[in-house]
Amino acid sequence: SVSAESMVPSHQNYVKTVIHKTSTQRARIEVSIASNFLFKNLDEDQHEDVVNAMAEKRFRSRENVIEQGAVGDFFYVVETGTLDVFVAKGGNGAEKVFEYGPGGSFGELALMYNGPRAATVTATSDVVLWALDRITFRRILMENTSRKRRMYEAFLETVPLLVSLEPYERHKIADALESVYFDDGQTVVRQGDQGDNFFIIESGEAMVTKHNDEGEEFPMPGLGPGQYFGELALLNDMPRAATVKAKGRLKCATLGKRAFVRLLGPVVEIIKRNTPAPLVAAAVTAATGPLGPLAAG
Ligand code: 1OR
Repeated sequence: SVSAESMVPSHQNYVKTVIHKTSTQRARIEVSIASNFLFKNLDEDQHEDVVNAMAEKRFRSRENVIEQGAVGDFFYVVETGTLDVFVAKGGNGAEKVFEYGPGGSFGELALMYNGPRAATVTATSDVVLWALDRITFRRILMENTSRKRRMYEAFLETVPLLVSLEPYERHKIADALESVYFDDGQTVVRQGDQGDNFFIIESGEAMVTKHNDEGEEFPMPGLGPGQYFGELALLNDMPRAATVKAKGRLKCATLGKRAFVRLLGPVVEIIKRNTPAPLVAAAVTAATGPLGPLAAG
């Protein structure tokens, strides 16, 4: 279809980009951005402005969507297909550092920092992308994105688990994190439940307990800022191995299961190496306690 682009004056000092779309295209955009954290927390008007401004772009397998060093023009969301990210390392060619599939997004760095493209992004299949122009990106998405990255950056640097990551990898984690608050005594995860989230304590303390089959509860070592929990259920697809409750007001940064697997892939080995991690340690303590062996997990 022909896309007619128009500039609609707004009440503020900018013109809104509106690229005409069919209802099918709109629906496809909604699906593409549904699981993308950068589009969460937009109000209705912002959401509408973003969808209006997006342009459909198609690339063939092996075509470059972005070339390292180029000037930034668009931010992209993947509807279908896959892409690889390469970073040139001196004279020694380029190294693949990341890959994207449906729902992924890239090209924000050059737009946020007014710098050259930090990497080359190449289609590894035919791809359908939704491109958002630099002005709309900066006006609507950048504020959210940089606030979150700033907010979590200093904190994530102090999390021992994440120190080995590249700064950009921590940025991606910051994009995906959401703060959740718990009141004194409130349950964050319950032993035996199915686990869907991973938690890092931002502030406050958590109490950890484990119960046996008879329902007797045993206290485990508590957790404080920078410590994490809830990873075992996500790593092993097992029920929660312990109960974690807020001790006083508790603030956690949380990551859903899919984001956990995608973003913490590089640290899963560390998590496993850290075993006994807090909850495994708790289980081990229980196993060596007065009760004798308890099922760890
Ligand atoms: P951009 O506007 O610079 C290239 O254009 C895009 O590739 C960039 O935004 C990011 O959206 C995306 N380092 C830099 N850019 C990356 C990286 C990356 N991964 C994806 N992009 N990595 C660090 C390599 C030392 C990989 C981290 C997993």
